[in-house]
Amino acid sequence: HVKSPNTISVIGAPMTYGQPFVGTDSSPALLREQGLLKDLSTLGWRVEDNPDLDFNKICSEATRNHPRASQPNAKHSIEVGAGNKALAEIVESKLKMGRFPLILGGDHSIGIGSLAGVLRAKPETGVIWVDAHADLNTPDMSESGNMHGMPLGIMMKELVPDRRVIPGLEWMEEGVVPRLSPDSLVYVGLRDIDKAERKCIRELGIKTFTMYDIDHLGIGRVMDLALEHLLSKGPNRPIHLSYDIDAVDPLHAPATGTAVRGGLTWREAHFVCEHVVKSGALASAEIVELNPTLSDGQGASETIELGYQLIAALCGERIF
Ligand code: Z70
Ligand code: MN
Ligand code: MN
Ligand code: MN
Repeated sequence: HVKSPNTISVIGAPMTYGQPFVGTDSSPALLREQGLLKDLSTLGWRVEDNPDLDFNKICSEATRNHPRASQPNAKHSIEVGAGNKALAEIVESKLKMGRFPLILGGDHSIGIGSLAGVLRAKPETGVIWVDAHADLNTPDMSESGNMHGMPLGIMMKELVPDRRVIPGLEWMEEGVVPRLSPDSLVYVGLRDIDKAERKCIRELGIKTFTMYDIDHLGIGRVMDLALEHLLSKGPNRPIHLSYDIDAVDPLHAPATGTAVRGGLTWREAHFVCEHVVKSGALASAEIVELNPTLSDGQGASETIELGYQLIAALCGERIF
């Protein structure tokens, strides 16, 4: 008999308010222009596309109507908060319909909404965070005030005990929007960690594979250990993969806001996706921080091309 394909739900989240540059908002459209929807159906998915979240409208309305103002230690938190509230709602509803949400950023502050939605639908989810950065800051800790450096900090009770004190995050009420437990997170690819983040990673005991560990153990062993850490607590546990393109070496991904040398090779970057898929546990994913305006034309198209190939890999494309 013919098995009907699983449904992937493509969600464009063109957020820019979590960091200082415009341009990250163009990548959902650019990825679709490359033929993403058609290729996903070739890979065996039933494809559902959604209109990009209209952050211009959502975020400007929120700012106009909000009784408080964003603060310099959490820049544009009202816009970031309102946009992520909308993202959380669609991610939660698609998961509850049995679909695989594929979230196209946007900057990494969309991790707030993705995780809120994922954890509301499936609270037992484990998270693999592929990034040059730890994104574990809080408004009190951050040296930049940029909220793309804070999504994990905001999701952890240990770091932000009451999220509603941050203007725009009033919807993140305790008990209504779940928390991410530090032992439900694994980092892969880190190489640019702030001093305060380092202290928190240690104190919270977060499983961390930096570029040093990848050099030492190889990406194969690192991904085995990463999956083992999450799946030993429940073999049927869903996994959310959050992929910041700046995890990849700037040689292949120059078009991003904070390029850091010494990143994943082309093959290591792909292997991460291929191996998580192979576990059978991948339930949702996002790719973020592609910014075609921050490089020359060739760098921009190479970065989009890489992002595209990584999405294909995490949607099941294999070498053999
Ligand atoms: C720094 C901060 C960051 C991405 C930069 C950088 C965070 N830790 N994240 N680029 N994607 O500002 O919090
Ligand atoms: Mn990031
Ligand atoms: Mn990053
Ligand atoms: Mn050794």
